[in-house]
Amino acid sequence: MKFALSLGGNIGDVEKRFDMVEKTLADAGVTELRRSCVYVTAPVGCVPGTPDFKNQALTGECKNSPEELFALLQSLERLSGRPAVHSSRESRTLDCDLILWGDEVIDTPLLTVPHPRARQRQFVLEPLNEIAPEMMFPDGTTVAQAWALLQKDLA
Ligand code: PH2
Ligand code: MG
Ligand code: MG
Repeated sequence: MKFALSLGGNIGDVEKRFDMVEKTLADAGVTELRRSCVYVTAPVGCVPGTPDFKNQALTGECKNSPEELFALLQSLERLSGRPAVHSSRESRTLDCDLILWGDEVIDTPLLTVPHPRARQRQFVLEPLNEIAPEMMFPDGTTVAQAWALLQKDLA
């Protein structure tokens, strides 16, 4: 299945960790890997004074289950030094969010795909639109359309 990730972080050498994510996914058998540019973005929903984030979108083709991919992403977050329990308002070494798994809906206690806040977040849609404007949300909206709608809301 084709999937899309949003990578983020704002502590230490974030871009080195993004490279590590791509390499680990390639070693795990993920093919057709693509990454957007790195975007420097203002923190959203964090405490005042939080440093800027770096964000990047990554797409690939995965033969394993979304749960297996998710488990690998979680292990990479831990390896980067991120604590297991973590508020979404805190700075982080590495965040790997599964945004899209094809155009499927996944709703289990472990995993919610599409990522519930993806369509409200410039730091997710702008990088993803750069590499996969044609990918679709389950309701048939493309990434390009979702990004155009968000830009209208932000204007
Ligand atoms: N991630 C968050 C909260 N706020 N802001 C930006 N700019 N980039 C992020 O990746 C980000 C955020 C929680 O995961
Ligand atoms: Mg996140
Ligand atoms: Mg996350």
